[in-house]
Amino acid sequence: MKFDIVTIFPRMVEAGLAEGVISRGIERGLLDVKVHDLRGYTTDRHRSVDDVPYGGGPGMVMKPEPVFAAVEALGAGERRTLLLSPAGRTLDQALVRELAAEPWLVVICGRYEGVDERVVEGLPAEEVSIGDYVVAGGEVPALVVLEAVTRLVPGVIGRGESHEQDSFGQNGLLDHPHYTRPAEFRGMQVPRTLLSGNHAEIERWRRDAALEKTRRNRPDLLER
Ligand code: 9D3
Repeated sequence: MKFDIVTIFPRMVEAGLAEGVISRGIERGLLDVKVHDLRGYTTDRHRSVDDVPYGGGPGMVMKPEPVFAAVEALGAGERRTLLLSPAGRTLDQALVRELAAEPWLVVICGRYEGVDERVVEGLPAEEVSIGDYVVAGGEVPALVVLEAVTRLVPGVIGRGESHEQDSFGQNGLLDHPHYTRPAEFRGMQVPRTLLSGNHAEIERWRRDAALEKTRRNRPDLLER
């Protein structure tokens, strides 16, 4: 699977490619990620990527020309193109699965107050948000999308590692609690069932514990 990521902070994105599942996917040849510096697509003397908003107001807006130039240089129109923006469709595991089925994604990292709306309508680009909180720009969100999608690329995650069995995978519940050795730590015991070796009983305990954790942490998941 291929990714082209367009940003004014290429080093910030590259730092996130060097570790973990993303780096493993690249090493194994399953993933090809190219990071493009938006300033390389400017044509003016000052290499401007932003300007003041029409209509006034605080902050700056990302200019459309360098974004169109960057995306068109990568093969316009043919690839699904995402614009990371707090005003986008919220990323969830269903969207992650949809994106993982694409052969090639272009990801534009927004900065400042936002990106000129003609990028959304003209490219076109789909706006995607990583959740209802504010970060400073689209670079960390791009890494979130990339890591979530990469996990689903066949061969990146080995057998024996958790995959689609995890939370949001199928049953709509959070994962059950996990324990490892020692069996007692600072007076806190691992639930006895997990030490019993009775696999039917362990399964039942995990189902109950997952339901209880979901009730406590994410009751909204049970209402659907
Ligand atoms: C008061 C208007 N603000 C929107 C909530 C302005 C604003 C804040 C932060 C505009 C852009 C940004 C930068 N954030 C992103 O580019 C961003 C983001 C986010 O802030 N939250 C969740 N997902 C994303 S994806 C890109």
